[in-house]
Amino acid sequence: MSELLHAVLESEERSELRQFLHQLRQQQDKGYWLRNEILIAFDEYSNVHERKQSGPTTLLNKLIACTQEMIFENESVYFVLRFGIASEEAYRMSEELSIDPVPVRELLQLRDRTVNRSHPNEGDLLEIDFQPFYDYSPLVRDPKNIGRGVQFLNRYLSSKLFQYAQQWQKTLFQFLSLHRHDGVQLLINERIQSPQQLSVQVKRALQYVSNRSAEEAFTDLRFELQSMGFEPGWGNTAGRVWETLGLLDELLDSPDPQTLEAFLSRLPMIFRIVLVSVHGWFGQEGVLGRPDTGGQVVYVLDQARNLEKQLQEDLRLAGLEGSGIEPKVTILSRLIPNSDGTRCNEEMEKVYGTDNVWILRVPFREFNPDKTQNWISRFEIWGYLETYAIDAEKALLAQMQGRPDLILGNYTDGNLVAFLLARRLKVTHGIIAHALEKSKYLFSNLYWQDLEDQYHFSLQFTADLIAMNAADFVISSTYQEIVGTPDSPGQYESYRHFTMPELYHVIHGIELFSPKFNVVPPGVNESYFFPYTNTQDRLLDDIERLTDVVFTKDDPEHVFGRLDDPTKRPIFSMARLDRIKNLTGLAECFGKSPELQERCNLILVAGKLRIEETTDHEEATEIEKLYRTIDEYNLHGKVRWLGMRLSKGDSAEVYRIIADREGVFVQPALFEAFGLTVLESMITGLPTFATRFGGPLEIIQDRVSGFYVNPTQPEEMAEIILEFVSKCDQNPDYWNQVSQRAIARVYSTYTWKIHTTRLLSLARIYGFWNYTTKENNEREDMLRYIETLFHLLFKPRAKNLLQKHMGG
Ligand code: UDP
Ligand code: LCN
Repeated sequence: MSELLHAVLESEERSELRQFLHQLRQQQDKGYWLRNEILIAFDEYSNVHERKQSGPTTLLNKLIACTQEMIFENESVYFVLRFGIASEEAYRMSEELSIDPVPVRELLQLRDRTVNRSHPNEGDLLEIDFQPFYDYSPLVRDPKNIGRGVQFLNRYLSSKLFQYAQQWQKTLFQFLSLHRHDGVQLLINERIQSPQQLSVQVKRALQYVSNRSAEEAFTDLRFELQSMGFEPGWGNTAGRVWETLGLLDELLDSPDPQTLEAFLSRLPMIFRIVLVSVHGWFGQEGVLGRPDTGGQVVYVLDQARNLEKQLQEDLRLAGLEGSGIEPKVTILSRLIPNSDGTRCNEEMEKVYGTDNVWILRVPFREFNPDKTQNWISRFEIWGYLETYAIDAEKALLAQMQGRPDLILGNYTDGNLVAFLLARRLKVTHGIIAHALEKSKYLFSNLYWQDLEDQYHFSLQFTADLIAMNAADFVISSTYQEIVGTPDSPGQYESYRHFTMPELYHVIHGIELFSPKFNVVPPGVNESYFFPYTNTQDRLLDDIERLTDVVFTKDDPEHVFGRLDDPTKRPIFSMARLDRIKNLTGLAECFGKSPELQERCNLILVAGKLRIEETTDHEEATEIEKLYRTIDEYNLHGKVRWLGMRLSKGDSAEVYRIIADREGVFVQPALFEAFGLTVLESMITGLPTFATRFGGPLEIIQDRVSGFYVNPTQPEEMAEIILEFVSKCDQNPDYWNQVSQRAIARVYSTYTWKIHTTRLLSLARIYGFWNYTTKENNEREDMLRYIETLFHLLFKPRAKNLLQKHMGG
């Protein structure tokens, strides 16, 4: 990358670069420039100097376009350059314009100096470096394959089976012999004693099964197959058994990735799953919209239901229906004694519409009842997690009547508990970030000390590092969650190297090219969220009741604002009142556009109306700000703010009644990790305008199935919505076209069926990989390192926080 810097310096643009840097340097109070600021400053510079705006074609433009950061120190300027996905490098340019690469260690030291937090004694600061542990593990090469770990792994494992056939066939044979559930032997029995014998017996069994009719039930073949060494689990019919044995035969003979994937995906390995989601209010009713309680709860509940369905289907196809084996999915969450009208104080809650999905709630130990009896913010719960994991293990084993086969963590706290559980129980372990806070709060690591009292990021980021490295696999909702876009780093990428001044330097925090990363997006609950045109599934009573609530009903207790003209096209948004959700920014955008106000109303569904009702700092601030914005732009008569928690059925119907009036949905978050509301609004058929920062960038195809907006540019955002509204006025079919494309996009790409099939298939493949690496003890050294970080870094800080909680 330094070539680009050299090329600019050797070109005619050298003096322009110099001038531009000089101009930035003049701003005495500012030594640290971020991408957005650099672009704005360069635009201004170009205008003032009447630079030809020839797009990214000139060398200097190219350089500026890939500059993520500029840091001025003394006479030098440091460039952090990003040339594409997952490729970032830093260079120092001296006063004489010489260029030197800057290693990570130095870059982190430099960043510390910019905030006057450099460590006085060189060498005293802890350096965290996971790189050596990944040196011997297989790595994806091409950045475009990041997030497709399982495909890579299949290629890797099948090539091992091919190259080292003897050794790997033995491993596969041992792996298959292990399968039993509650004392019932599955797949192969002691009649088959070696891989060679397995190969022979598979051919015999194939011969036998091929002479039976494909539909014949497994039970009819059972005894004959048993005498050859095969137990249940190969299929429910002769046809299915033949296929599965055929895959194994091929695998033993001439392994290839597709066969390996198809074979492992069929194995009955997973019966009991634990989903860990500790913080917040985890329940089925009356919880959404509270601080910390949003999409993650929706995601985990839907995932649990669909996992059970898929496991039941897999069990049926494996021929295990009626064998007494029942799949079990348990959601492990926190029990909150003072449950504010929710069921979060109940230890067990059955998930509606399922056979064996339960929410199991385990309380935090009672350290200080003022805290532990109540809801605790996700930023505050670190001190409770270790003892929680110990108690949860006992509760889980009792409730599941056995060890789980798979543990999936959710968010930093759940991921940490999942790590502790998986380590003790020796179970395959996946994690799901939902949102990594590091990307949400600008400079959250650099200024961690200033933010510590409120956010405790030192604990959160340490826990993230522990969980993401310990996990066997990582499920992410989008590709850019891992590695971002060519212009901006991904959420996981931001953990690659960073400084926590005076605490530690992360030299290599996560290996983005590891096959552990897999993009498996969530879906929407299609029994609630469906197109507004499915009139047969809608209830007239609900439509009338909610139309009144949304547009007209006088209910000062729960609704703020009366619409002057309720028939105007509605602009709708629904979110928790977090700063990052930026509903206040949407109100500002609406306020700044008289044309938009002329043609539309703004409808907001946002938890609460009064600060007295909240104990959450951000929520209180946002409530105040929303009132201020409404007053400032005098939006009275044009805005309705519903401060209520809608049931899922009601919120789904609200999207639809907005669609009945050809309204739109806006998701204006400053950053959105994924954005389930975006899926919900799109499947309903609402043209959706969503933030270009985060997941929606991947969900929506701009101007096809929705629109991107930049929440930091309220005027521009208003213009984009206005342009759409004008187009709809000119072309009566335009709204419908976008609406149809939004619906199609969700059905083709974001369904729970796709999600769970993929997830279970990859859990089996990672289970096999885990087995093979465990056999060779390959990951133990990293796990030991992780444990050391947990004990020496995380625990003492968590204890301190707990002591603070004990004090008040
Ligand atoms: N939601 C709700 N009521 C509210 C706010 C949100 O029911 O007042 C639901 C919304 O329908 C969606 C989820 O909460 O299912 C929010 O998920 P999303 O991924 O959009 O954001 P998160 O809150 O997780 O950051
Ligand atoms: C958390 C978030 O912030 C959202 O962006 C996601 O959609 C949600 O979790 C579910 O993963």
